[in-house]
Amino acid sequence: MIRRANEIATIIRNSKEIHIVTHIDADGITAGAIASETLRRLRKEYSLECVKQLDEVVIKKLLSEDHDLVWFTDLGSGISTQYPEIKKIITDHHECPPESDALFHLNPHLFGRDGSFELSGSGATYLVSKALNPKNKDLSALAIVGAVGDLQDRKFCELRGVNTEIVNDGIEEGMLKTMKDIRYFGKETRPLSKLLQYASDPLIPGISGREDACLALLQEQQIRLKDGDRWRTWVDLDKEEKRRIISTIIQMLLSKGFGYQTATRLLGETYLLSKEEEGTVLHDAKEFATLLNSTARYGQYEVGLQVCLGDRGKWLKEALNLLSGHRHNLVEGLQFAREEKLQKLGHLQYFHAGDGIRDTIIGIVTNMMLNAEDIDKELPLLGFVHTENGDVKVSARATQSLVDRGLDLATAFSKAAKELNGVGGGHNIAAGATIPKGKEEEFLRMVEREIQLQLVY
Ligand SMILES: [Mn+2]
Repeated sequence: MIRRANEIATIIRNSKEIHIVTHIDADGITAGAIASETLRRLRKEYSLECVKQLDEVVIKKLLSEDHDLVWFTDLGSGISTQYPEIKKIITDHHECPPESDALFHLNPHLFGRDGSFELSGSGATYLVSKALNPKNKDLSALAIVGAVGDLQDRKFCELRGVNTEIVNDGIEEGMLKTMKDIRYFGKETRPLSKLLQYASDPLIPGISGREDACLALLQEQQIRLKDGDRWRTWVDLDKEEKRRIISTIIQMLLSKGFGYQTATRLLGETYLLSKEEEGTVLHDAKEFATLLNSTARYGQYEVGLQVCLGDRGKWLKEALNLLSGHRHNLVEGLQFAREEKLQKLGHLQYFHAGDGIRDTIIGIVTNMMLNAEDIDKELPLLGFVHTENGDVKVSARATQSLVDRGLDLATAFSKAAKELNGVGGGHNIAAGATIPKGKEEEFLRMVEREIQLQLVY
């Protein structure tokens, strides 16, 4: 992979003007930020755009613009063998066939690595940046925000594979710190009771989703909820307080028969950005990633990009505004999805949100749904929504144990979408597709057949 990164670096050096095309999630934004900062430092002429997916409209526009070089980050592997008239380089991590191997294409899957947890789109982009100049190692922290944003630490409760090398670069450069801690979201900014209320991996039986039960637990453990007027967060607790809460949750899990494996998922590696202040949304990579998701997914990628590039003034303020809107939309979206009746088939379950949820957050909502206490974890969950263009977007999420049994959602989605003149792909554990409206039933039938073939019973 290092050699491939060097080859791509040479293509960049030999190009005058470069147009970056990236994806609208946290991994895409950080990838775009790494690419543009790298080109700025090289004094290249460059521009950037952020897209939901590489559809015909995007490609047509690129063909008409006639760039010296197009740099696809966190997407592009799906079209690597097409459009030879576009001079391109690709740093992506979505599943791709071996025949897409080419000198301009860096993707962990081409090197026997799994792009769902060993390297992200921003990580692949970082490898090229580092090949161009070792001084770019200071961009490693952004690559880790991208990896965590893509949930690459979920499988082992820590980052693995090539990601580990990027973490080490970050530690060496004084950009990153790691520590073993509770894995729940919002350790720096959420009031303690909210941290427990929204706890999802692992769920806390009888506590997750119930505010009064969370408050009762904290009271029982004699944890002060406030410092003066301010709600205390997880990072405000001292060691002893943290220990009390952790051991209480572990006891609860074990006594409800959840088993040792589930209980150990309570703890994992936390990735902290050393240059950011504790208690802000930028300090913990997980919270930083959510901030970025709340910009690009609402068409405001410039906001997230500027925050990645270092703005802590007006752009950060705008990002925080968007974050509160995003939180609100997720709560509403989840509520909406829960009210839609979940349909169960033999090998999958699904809901159709129609116009009720934005297509850009359907993946996040589907993931939150699958994590809910009362959802069957033995079946992959699919969520359908209508898009602005009159198509249907479908997102799927599954558990690691299904993947371990052979499930590959990316393959199922790409095959079925192709049959219906749509596009689909992603990772074994999480995938997405866009298909024509009215083709949902057919899509479900094909995906179900494919899943049936994949799973070893
Ligand atoms: Mn990605």
